[in-house]
Amino acid sequence: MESVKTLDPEIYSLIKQEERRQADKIRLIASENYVSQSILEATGSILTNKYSEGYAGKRYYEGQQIIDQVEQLAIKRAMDLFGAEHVNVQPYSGSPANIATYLAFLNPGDTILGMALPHGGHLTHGAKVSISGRYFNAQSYELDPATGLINYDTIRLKALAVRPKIIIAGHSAYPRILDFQRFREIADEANALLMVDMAHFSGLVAGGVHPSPVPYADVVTTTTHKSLRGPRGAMILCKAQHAQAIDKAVFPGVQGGPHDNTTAAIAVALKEAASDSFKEYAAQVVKNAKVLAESLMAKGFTLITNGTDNHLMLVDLTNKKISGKVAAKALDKAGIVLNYNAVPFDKRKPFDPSGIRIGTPAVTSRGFKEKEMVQVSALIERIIANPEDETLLTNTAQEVKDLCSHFPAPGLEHLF
Ligand code: DSN
Repeated sequence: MESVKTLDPEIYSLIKQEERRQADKIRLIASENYVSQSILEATGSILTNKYSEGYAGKRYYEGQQIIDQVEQLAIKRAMDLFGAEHVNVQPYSGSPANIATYLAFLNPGDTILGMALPHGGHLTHGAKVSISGRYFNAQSYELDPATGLINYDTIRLKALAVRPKIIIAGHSAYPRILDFQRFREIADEANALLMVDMAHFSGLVAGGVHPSPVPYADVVTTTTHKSLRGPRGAMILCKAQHAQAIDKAVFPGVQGGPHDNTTAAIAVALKEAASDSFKEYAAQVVKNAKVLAESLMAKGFTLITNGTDNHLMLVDLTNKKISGKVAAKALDKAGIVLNYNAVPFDKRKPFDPSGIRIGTPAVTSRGFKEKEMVQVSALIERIIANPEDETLLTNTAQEVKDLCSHFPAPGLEHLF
């Protein structure tokens, strides 16, 4: 980065500080990861210079000889990896992908049915503060108060009562596997389209350790930068009959020119995700989550649904007499980075909720295995018991740094 260093030392210095932070911390934000050097290179390539509104063979600017090939390669790899009939790789990120899906099928005021935000759904699944909740009649389903699990009978009854045009399955904070067939049956009975937002678990699907929603859903959206471990971007996978509606909704409906450098990096990520080593990675993500969940429960932590089947867990800290926010801020000072999170039926406010969310995709990318997950659970227990002990926080941050120094993170190997 010699050029940035010379031209803009302030930004150079900030990038270097962030590199150091990512290298030295235990990153447990469930939606984050470390991309490979290859993906960094494609993202930073001169493809950023090109405008290519439209689709391969039907662009609004000339000079697309190379870009068309890049985009077609990304599409083919996504279709092969996920067995999809059609893929659009242009959405800038997950929210625009979801909004484009609504635009493809809905008129303002139409009804959608998604998981409530405090129960693990995403903002774009109909939260009132999001365009999805403001422009549509957004109805939501909640988790079962007794089990913390999705109750399909309740969703069915709600769907039959409100008759949504789209039912949304998928989540940002639900630690269990969804029954896509059941969702399909409910959608069919309610005469609704089924959209699955697999942003969180698409890497697990690609790695073969999570059922795929693709055979069941009309439309599947996903970001590319979470468990899939690609650049920041998104894709929409759909049945062939919806291809035209989806493509028109992405461009010109929601977006202008695609970010061709990102498209190339998505193609690289999809090549990586089709490899045997990625299958091992995805399996280890789930193993690590299970070990961390069991270790935390053995230490008296309350986990929503008593564990996890995927890459994340939701911890209700009520019995530890600490709020999620106080815990997350203390853990951050101690070198363990995660986010505070509402738990289902939370009695506290969203900006200072009762829980924390913990995910294993990033630490697994740097090589943490079961042994390290047990260590991580002990560190979390220590900090949550003493969140105001500044000496302990500082000493733990050093301990975390020492541990991390044995696990070179992808893309940051030069720091180790
Ligand atoms: N912000 C993402 C997450 O953390 O889950 C969802 O878009």
